[in-house]
Amino acid sequence: MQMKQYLDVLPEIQDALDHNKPVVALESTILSHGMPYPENVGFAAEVEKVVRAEGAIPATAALIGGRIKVGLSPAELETMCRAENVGKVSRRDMATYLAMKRNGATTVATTMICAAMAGVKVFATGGIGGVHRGGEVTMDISADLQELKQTSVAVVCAGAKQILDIGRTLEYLETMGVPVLGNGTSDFPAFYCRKSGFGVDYAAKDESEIASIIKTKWDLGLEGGVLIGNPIPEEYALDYDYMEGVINEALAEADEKGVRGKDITPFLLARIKEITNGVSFASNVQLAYNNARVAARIAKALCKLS
Ligand code: PSU
Ligand code: MN
Repeated sequence: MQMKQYLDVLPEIQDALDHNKPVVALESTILSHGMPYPENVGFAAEVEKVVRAEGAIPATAALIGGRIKVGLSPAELETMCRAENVGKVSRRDMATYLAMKRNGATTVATTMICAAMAGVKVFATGGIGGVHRGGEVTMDISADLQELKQTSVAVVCAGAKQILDIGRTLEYLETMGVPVLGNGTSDFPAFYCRKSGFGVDYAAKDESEIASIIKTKWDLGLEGGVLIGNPIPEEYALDYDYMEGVINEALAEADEKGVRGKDITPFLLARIKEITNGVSFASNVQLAYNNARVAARIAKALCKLS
C-alpha cells in the first residue's frame, strides 16, 4: 500500500505485531500541547514504563521530518516534549505536515490513524476531544469523534473533560455508532472526576469482557473504534463542583481573549493547571498512567482471543 512509504514502525513494535504480542499506542499531543515542559519528559518515559510493566510494548505516535513515526526514540520523545515548532495535527493536517516535513504532535484522531496503519489495535490517552460547550452554535466538534466512527482502534480514556458538553459528545458518538464501554463503571467518567452523570452503553466488569466486545465488533465487520471510559483512581479524583468553577473561569478567559478552534483545548488545559496550582496536573498524569495500564491489559486479552 502507498501509505507504508510514509510509515516508520520501530523494530521492537513491528516484531511484537508480527508475533501477536500486545502493543499500546500513545499520543504525542498530550505531551506537546497538553502538558508543560519539562514535566512532560518524566511523564513520557513513565507512561511507556507502565505499559511495559503490564507486558505490552508502547508505541508513541508523531509526525517527524515527513515521516509517520509509530514508536519514538528517547530523542524524538524529547523533541515532542520541547514542542518547539511542533504543531497540533488532526486528520485534516496530516498530508500538509508530511508533505512539508513539519514536525507534528498527533491528537486522538491522528494517533488512531497512525495506529491503524501500523496494525496497533489499542490506544491509551487522557481525555478525548468532543462537542465543545456551545458546539450546537459554533459547530466546534473534535475530529476525534468522526475518527472513532471510521477507524478500527480501541481507545481507553478517562472520559471527557468538563470543558466539553459531555451529554452532546455522547449523543454524537451514539449517532456515529461508536460503542462506549465503562471499565467497571456505568457512568461515563469526566476526566478529573469519576462520574459525569451520563451513562455508558455497557458497564464492563473487566478488561477481558472489553476485549471480547472489541473482537466481536470487528469480527462482525463493524468498522470503527470502541471507546472505553476508565475512571481516574479514587485517590486522585477532584471534586466535580470545584472543577466546574475552575473550568468556567478558564472558559470565560478563552472567550474574552477570543481563543478559537484548535487553540481552545490547549489554552484551557494550561489555564486549568495554573488556576488549580498544579493539583489538576498531578491528577492528569495519574489518570493517564491508569489508562495505559488498562489499555495494556485489553491488548493482552485481545491477543489471547485471536
Ligand atoms: N483533552 C485533554 N487533553 C488533551 C487533549 C484533549 O484533556 O491533551 C488533546 C487530545 O490530543 C485530543 C485533542 O485529541 O486535544 C482534541 O483537540 P480538539 O478539541 O482541537 O480536536
Ligand atoms: Mn475544535
